[in-house]
Amino acid sequence: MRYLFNKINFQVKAIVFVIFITVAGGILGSHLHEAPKQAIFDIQTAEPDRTIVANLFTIGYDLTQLELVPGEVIDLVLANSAGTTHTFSLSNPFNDLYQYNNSFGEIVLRIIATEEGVDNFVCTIPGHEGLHANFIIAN
Ligand SMILES: [Cu+2]
Repeated sequence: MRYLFNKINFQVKAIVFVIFITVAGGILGSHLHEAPKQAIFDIQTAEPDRTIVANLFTIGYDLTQLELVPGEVIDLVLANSAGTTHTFSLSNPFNDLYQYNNSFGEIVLRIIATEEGVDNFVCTIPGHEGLHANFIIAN
């Protein structure tokens, strides 16, 4: 019985200790490490610099005419996409894509490309591999 009590007592002490470290660490941590001053960039609420309408559903459409400046935020409206389901993703993980539907139900791809070169987006739904487009990022 005494052994059991000691065991429980030890567990309580251990839990109190962990809570103490967590709280103390949180308080000290927030004082020792200055939070970054610049706001974290949020692609979902970003204002696009340009809005471009493109019809990806016509065969042979090429977006190589589309040139993005590094850091520019563009909204690419996919014409005739209302009512269709697609999930687009970029090949370059350093560039960022946020997909949403505008008030007309059209798919809009908000892209912010930071890496110079060529990137492309493709629909990741099986069987939709044909729905892709390349674009250029250049200064
Ligand atoms: Cu698709």
